[in-house]
Amino acid sequence: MLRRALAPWFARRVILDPLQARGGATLVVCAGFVSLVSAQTAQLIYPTMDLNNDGAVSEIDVFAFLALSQLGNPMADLNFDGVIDVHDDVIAGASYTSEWPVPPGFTVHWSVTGERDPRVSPVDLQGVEMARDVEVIYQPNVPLYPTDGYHRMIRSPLGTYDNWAESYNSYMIQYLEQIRQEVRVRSSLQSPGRIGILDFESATPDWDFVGINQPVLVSRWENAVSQINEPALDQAFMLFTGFTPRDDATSWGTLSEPERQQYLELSWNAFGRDLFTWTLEVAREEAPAALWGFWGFPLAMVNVPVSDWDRRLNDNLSWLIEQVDVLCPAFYDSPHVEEDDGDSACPSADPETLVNWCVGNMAEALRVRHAYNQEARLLPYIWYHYGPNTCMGNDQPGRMISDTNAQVLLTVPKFMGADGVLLWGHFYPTEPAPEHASTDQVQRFVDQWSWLINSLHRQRGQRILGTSELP
Ligand SMILES: [Ca+2]
Ligand SMILES: [Ca+2]
Repeated sequence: MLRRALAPWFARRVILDPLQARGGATLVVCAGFVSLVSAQTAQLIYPTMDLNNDGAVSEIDVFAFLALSQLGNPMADLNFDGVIDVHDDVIAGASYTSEWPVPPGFTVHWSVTGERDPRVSPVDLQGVEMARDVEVIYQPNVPLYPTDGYHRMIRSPLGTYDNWAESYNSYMIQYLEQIRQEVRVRSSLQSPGRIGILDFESATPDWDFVGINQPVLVSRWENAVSQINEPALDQAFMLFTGFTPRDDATSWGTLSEPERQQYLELSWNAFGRDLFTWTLEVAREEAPAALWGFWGFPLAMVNVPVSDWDRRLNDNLSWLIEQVDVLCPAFYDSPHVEEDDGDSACPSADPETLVNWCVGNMAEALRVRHAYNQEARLLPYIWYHYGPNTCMGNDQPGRMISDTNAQVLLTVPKFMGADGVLLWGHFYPTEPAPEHASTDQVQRFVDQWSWLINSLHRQRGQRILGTSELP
């Protein structure tokens, strides 16, 4: 049970007494409630106020909220700040009549990871409505994946680029065979509806993104492309990449700097597109009944609302979004909220910032799905511990996400229209790093949040969240 602030208790009594006197005068009570709270506030509209899970905040939700808040039920803590008080009343009132794209169903998936992975066995998910139906193929599972750059795909064994086309063909044959074998050994992917995730986090097939995040790959590519186009521009390479030089250009050295940049971008993206498209095609050949996606696509952004500048990165990848069955942006870098302010080493955000981040990135994911692939399932990745960019460090071993982060990351995606979430995390001691979680910690996380996970795992419009028994 949550601590309850005193002031709103009296406010609620004022609301509830007329309710009891008037019996079914629903709308009158709602109007009174809304005017009461709207006098105090700005527009704080939260998806969490859709308590009966039907996509609209109606009087049913208002009554549910009043009842839940009187009980001190955590579902009435609409803004996840650990206390049910007037701020939640304000949000409840402001959210009245708002509408949310709640999906027909919602599933939480254990993605830590497949049946053959020893990490799955120690954690008991019995009684938790979490599907173990995900297989992840990681970069290290496919040693030929060009983690260090696409130059590797077109380089001869001697380290030259003279026969780049021959080198590329040879590379792709061997690389795709590794993909094929990795899919084959994951036999569960033969069952319809299983989820196959290709987790290739290096060498993203977009020049803009790589330029921002992996500049060393940019310089390697420039070295390769310049060699291929000296002493003369390579006609076959230009044809493959779609680059058209100006009439009097004869070699890399005769191209202007903007022309070189255009050539580098076009060529990187052409090889990236070919690589990822073939990867998906071969994976589908081997496991046609599975649902396939690439980890982290579409991209989640650091800043919200997502800017046009950042949106272009996802638009650049529209060709990839169009091909997958599952969209799984990674919500790992969400702001983190410390309930007790106990650790000054970690900058702590307030719950509103965290909710806004989640809402903003869900809005971007929905935009991408609407624009490029309306059939795709939207399953953001969340994790149970903080990552390197959200204050994980050797001085904080096994630092699990806060209660606020857990509630927001599990809840907000659903009410913003996700079809589910994928839960992932590092494990200690299988991956022996001090900051990784132990089996006991992960078990405690699952046990602590099973009531919330089970309440999410429902069909749209079913009973009010949070009225079931709580721990
Ligand atoms: Ca509702
Ligand atoms: Ca609250």
